[in-house]
Formats: sequence, C-alpha cells, structure tokens
Amino acid sequence: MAVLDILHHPDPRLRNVAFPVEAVDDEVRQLADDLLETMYSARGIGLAAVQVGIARRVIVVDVSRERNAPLALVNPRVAAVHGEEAEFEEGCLSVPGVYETVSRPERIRIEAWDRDGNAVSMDAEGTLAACLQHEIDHLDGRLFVDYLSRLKQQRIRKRALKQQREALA
Ligand code: GNR
Ligand code: NI
Repeated sequence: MAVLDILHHPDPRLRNVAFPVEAVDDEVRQLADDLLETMYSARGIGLAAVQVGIARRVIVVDVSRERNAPLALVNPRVAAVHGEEAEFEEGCLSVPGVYETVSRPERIRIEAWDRDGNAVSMDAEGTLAACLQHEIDHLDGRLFVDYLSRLKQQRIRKRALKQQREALA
C-alpha cells in the first residue's frame, strides 16, 4: 500500500481520458488499494486513478461516516439516470479549497467490475450518486469546475496558478 501524490488543477494530466482496464489482475488491485489509502489519507470521499496520474479506469469511494465502507470500481459507467437533477455542494482533492454547487441527475445506475473482476450493477442516490458521477467524470478528463460559469472557472484557474507559484517560491 502507498499514499500517492494527487495532481492539482490545472495540471494537463487531469484532462487525460483514461483507458479501460482489460482484466482485473493483481496490479489493478494494487492500484485500487493505493487509491483507497490515498483517499483516506486526504480525507476525501472518492478518488480516481487519473488524479494520481494513472490513465486507467479505476475509482474508489467511501461515503460512510465511519470511513469503513471502501468501494473500488473498475471500468465504471453510468448505465441509466432517473429522477430530476439534484444540486450538491462539491469539492475535489485536485482543486483544493474550492466548493461549489453542481447539478447532476439525482438517481443513477452504475455498471462496473468490482475488485474481484465480477460485474456489479448498483443504484445510487444522494451523496453516493454525486460522488460516483464526479469520479467517472475524472476518468473522462472532466472536473466539477467545468460545470461552473466561465468567470468562476477563470478565477479558480488564476488562484490555483498563483498558489502553485507561491508553493514553489
Ligand atoms: O472528497 C470529495 N468530496 C466530494 C464532495 C462532493 C462531491 C464529490 C466529492 S469527491 C471529493 C474527492 C475527489 O476529488 N474525488 O475525485
Ligand atoms: Ni475530484
């Protein structure tokens, strides 16, 4: 297990579209475990492989209050959406310090493989639905800030670049 470095917006690697995993082998399981350790260490509720610079379709989530319900999904996809759009206050470990409201389908069905390579289908709503959509977006090179106004995106980008300059100085 290892805690990996999380890339920060506007790192261009966050825009990579991740490649599907061909088969769940030990290497993929190791990646999932490292993502979970990194997510817990950073106190996030989700993490996508793209965020640690690995362009493969693997995500992890844990939306439990007790932080004891790890879920690793390989090649996850939104198979169906139901209901209305729901607004959710989102944040992202790759865009630290930014919290903004995003509107997404409130109920979804996800299809994926689990850590053992078994096909799984799961219905999600609430925090889990928002988090899973946020993570799958990462696998397609999308960030939650992409849903905000151009003005807000410009402000966020400028602030991030300034923070990076200050961190280097
Ligand atoms: O920790 C996280 N919190 C969060 C809150 C609302 C919607 C999505 C998220 S995911 C985020 C961790 C992260 O950046 N995952 O990619
Ligand atoms: Ni994120």
